[in-house]
Amino acid sequence: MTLTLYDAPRCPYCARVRIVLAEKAVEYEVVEIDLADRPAWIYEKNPTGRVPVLEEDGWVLPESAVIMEYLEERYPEPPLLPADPADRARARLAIFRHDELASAYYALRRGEEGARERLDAELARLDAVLAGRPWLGGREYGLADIAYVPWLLRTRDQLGVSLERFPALSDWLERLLERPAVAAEAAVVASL
Ligand SMILES: N[C@@H](CCC(=O)N[C@@H](CS)C(=O)NCC(=O)O)C(=O)O
Repeated sequence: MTLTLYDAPRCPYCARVRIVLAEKAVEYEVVEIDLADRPAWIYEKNPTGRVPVLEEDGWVLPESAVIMEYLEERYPEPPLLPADPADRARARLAIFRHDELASAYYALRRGEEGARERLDAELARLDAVLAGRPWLGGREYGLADIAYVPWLLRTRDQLGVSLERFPALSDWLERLLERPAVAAEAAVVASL
């Protein structure tokens, strides 16, 4: 069985998949896609032309949130979703709502008016969630945290947004950075 990730270092959606693969110690091959000059054949793997795409012996799967869940089922150890159905639902809800952060993040990247305020409001929302529980999915580290951390790293290290005003969020990020899989992604961001 050969597992291939069509990947781009700067892509935070790809980072989600890289982190899950690292946490589960899964070996895979990387095909790096130049996002500024994408090969035409990537559309055969994903009609949107986007990365990440996971390929397993000719079977292809796009969409980072779906890939994360696939990897969780395909490689159950160590688990990255809680055992309890209600806790699993909460983790999935956090992942489902990620677009609210992403939309504010990309608005700031594009320099849109009012984007900084929008992003600050999203950071404050996450800070409030993390003041009430240690991880975004609940009591344990897992897919919800992995779904968000690539954007938080880029917010801090590329957009230069200090997270100090969000103490629970800052503490969460520090705890995440103790994990080699996440620290490796901080190194990727530093290299971009
Ligand atoms: N919903 C997709 C989004 C993936 C995505 O937007 N990837 C970006 C790179 S970070 C991309 O391939 N962009 C190329 C394009 O939009 O044409 C996912 O979660 O995998």
